[in-house]
This record gives sequence, structure tokens and C-alpha cells, in this order.
Amino acid sequence: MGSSGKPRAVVTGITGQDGSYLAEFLLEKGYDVFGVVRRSSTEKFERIKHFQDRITLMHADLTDQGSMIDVITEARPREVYNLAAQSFVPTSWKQPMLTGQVTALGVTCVLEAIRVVDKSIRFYQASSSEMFGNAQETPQRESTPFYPRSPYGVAKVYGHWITVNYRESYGMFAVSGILFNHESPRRGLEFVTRKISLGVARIRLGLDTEVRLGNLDAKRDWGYAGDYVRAMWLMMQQETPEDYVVSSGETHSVREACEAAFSHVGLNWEDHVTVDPKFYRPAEVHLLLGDSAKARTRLKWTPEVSFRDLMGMMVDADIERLQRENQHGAV
Ligand code: NAP
Ligand code: G4F
Repeated sequence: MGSSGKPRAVVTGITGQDGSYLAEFLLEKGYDVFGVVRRSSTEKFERIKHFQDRITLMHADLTDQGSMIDVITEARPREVYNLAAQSFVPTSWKQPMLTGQVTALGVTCVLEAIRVVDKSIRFYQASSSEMFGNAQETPQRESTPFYPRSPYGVAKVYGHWITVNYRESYGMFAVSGILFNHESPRRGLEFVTRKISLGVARIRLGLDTEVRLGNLDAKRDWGYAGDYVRAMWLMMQQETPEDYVVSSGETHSVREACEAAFSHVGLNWEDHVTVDPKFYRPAEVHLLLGDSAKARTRLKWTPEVSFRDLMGMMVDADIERLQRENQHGAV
């Protein structure tokens, strides 16, 4: 609790997709929100600018222990949500060392800061269905063995187990949310759903004719980011710290995502999608499908946005954004 009497939360990765939705959610719940941002020569606050005056931004980096200790010391939060990561899978082959430093060891950096400052602070780790990788069973649940297929997935497995280890070693309230893919109009442009929705919007507005993609057969369990941040908060309100799978329980191929997005504006995806092997991965995760029964029963969590509505929402948002930019002469 701060002097205002409000609960306090620190969110790393607040400038990212999930950080922005989680911060909005926590503000609605009456929290004082402290967002961790790293120094940059240009500000990248696009996703948080509409509520930036209601939060406190603090400079730190997950690769700098002292800076994280300072954040926890100054903010004195009740809860810390560790959402920061190098989160794009293909980049993890190009920059495996950096991915390990941020996405793996960065988790220890935040846990250590909490251990040193105040072990009673609650900790959430943004774990990933990429840990299941070459999935050993379908659907994947909390007990499914991990078999990561990228340096990113390997780094997330470390992050998961170090979270479990701090819980067991120090009795800390540390939880790992194993979240399946979740998307939104705020998704980074390089991820496949956003690449498709932006491509559809550009084609619809006559700005482009094709979208170039990689493996159309890959299947993912896609949900809406706004639904998934609710599950993060619920995990942190439980009596005991436990790990949960969070997923929609449906799987769809990249091809189906194309069909849903193009048909939303009356276009045939086959007229506009070109397969470019440049986007194939050195090792692919072919099929993810989550069983979130534990989250649904224990947390009473249910997702509200369906796959088709999600793709439609993203296409509409990209069309609106492009039209707005066009009015201002940017397109
Ligand atoms: P995102 O949009 O890529 O955001 C990543 C955030 O991490 C950004 O705010 C970024 O800051 C920050 N960051 C990166 N390196 C940092 C460093 N060294 N120090 C401090 N901050 C750093 O990711 P997201 O989609 O919101 O995902 C949030 C978390 O959930 C990530 O850990 C991701 O791996 C995990 N996850 C995501 C999904 C999904 O489907 N979205 C599923 C499972 C797990 P800048 O803005 O400065 O780059
Ligand atoms: O959208 P993606 O890049 O997401 P991916 O690799 O599943 O990772 C995302 O979800 C994870 C949770 O499972 C997070 F942990 C992670 O941080 C990230 O948010 O790719 C999805 C699928 C892949 O199989 C990829 O091969 O789409 C396929 N794909 C086909 N063409 C493409 C493309 N992916 C991208 N990014 N770009 C393409 O052109």
C-alpha cells in the first residue's frame, strides 16, 4: 500500500502489448501503477500515451540488477508483474545471447530485487506456451513436459523454473502464467496476426496488393490480450501461489487466420497471400492447443472474445488507423 491507501503494482514491459492492457486493468481496479521503461533515444509510448498521466514511469533495464533494486525500493509495491522480454521468436535465433540475458536471466534480476528488498512482494512471470514447443501431448496443460524449439522458448523455460525455484527456496509468492498466444490491435507489427490484419487493411484501402507470409500450416491457440491480463491479476489474488495455463481452448492455422481476416472485408485471401520461405523458421512449433481447465475452475476465468471476432477487431482497427493517418497526410 502507498500513502494514498491504494495498492501498488510494478509492471515491467509496460510499453508492450500486454503491459498496456494490464496497466489499464490495474488502474480500473484502483491501483497505483509503476511502469518500468528502458532508456531510448526516442520515446516509444504509443500504447500507453492515453493514460500516461495516471501512472509513474521508472527507468530500469532487466539486465541491470541495481536499477531493478532501485525500482522495487522506491515503488514498494504489493505486486510485480514481469512482462518485459525479447518476445519475438525469430529474433531469438538472430540474437540468442540477448534473448537469454533479458528473457531468461532478466527474470532472476527481478526476483533478486524482490528477495533483497521485501520477500513478501508478490511476483508474476509471463511464461509462454512456446515452452511446450514440440508438444509432447495435446492439449497442453500445466503438467505437460516442456520441449522448447527456439532460443526464446529455452529462455522462457529458464524463467519458468527460476520462478518455481524462488517460490520453493524462499517461500515467495511467485507464480508463472503459461499463456498461449494472445493478440489485439496493439500487437507488434511483426507477429503473424497483426501482419495479416495490417496487410488486409492496406489491401482494402488500395495501398497494397499482397501479404507475404511463411508457414501457413502452423496452428496456434489464439486469444484476446484484454482477456488474458485479467487472468494474470486473478493468479496474484489467490491464497496460494500456483502456475496456470491460460488459453482459448481452440486451435487455428495461419491459413484460417488469413481466411477470417480477409473475409471480414469481403476479400478472398487466396488472391492476396504469397508464401515466402524467407519467413520459415529454423525449427517450427507446429501445433499449440491449451487446456485451461485449472484457470477456468479455480480462477473463474473465461475469455470473452472469439477467434473470428479478434481477427475482425484487428482488421477494423488497422483500417481506422490508416484512414486517420491518411487524413493527416501520413499515408
Ligand atoms: P511485447 O509487446 O514485445 O513487449 C515487451 C516489453 O518488454 C516491451 O515493453 C519492451 O520495452 C520490454 N523490454 C524488452 N527488453 C527489455 C529490457 N532489457 N529491460 C526492460 N524492458 C524490456 O510483448 P507482449 O506481447 O506484450 O508480451 C508480454 C510478455 O508476455 C513477454 O514476456 C512475452 O514473452 C510474454 N508472452 C506473450 C505472449 C503473447 O502471445 N503476447 C504469450 C505468452 C507469453 P520496449 O518498448 O522498450 O521495447
Ligand atoms: O505470431 P508469431 O510470430 O507468434 P509465435 O512465434 O507463436 O510467438 C508468440 O506467441 C508466444 C506464445 O506461444 C509468445 F510467447 C511469443 O512471445 C509470441 O508472442 O507466429 C505464429 C506462427 C508461427 O508458427 C510462424 O511460423 O505463425 C507462423 N507464421 C507464418 N508466417 C508467421 C509468418 N509468423 C510471423 N511472425 N510472420 C510471418 O510472416
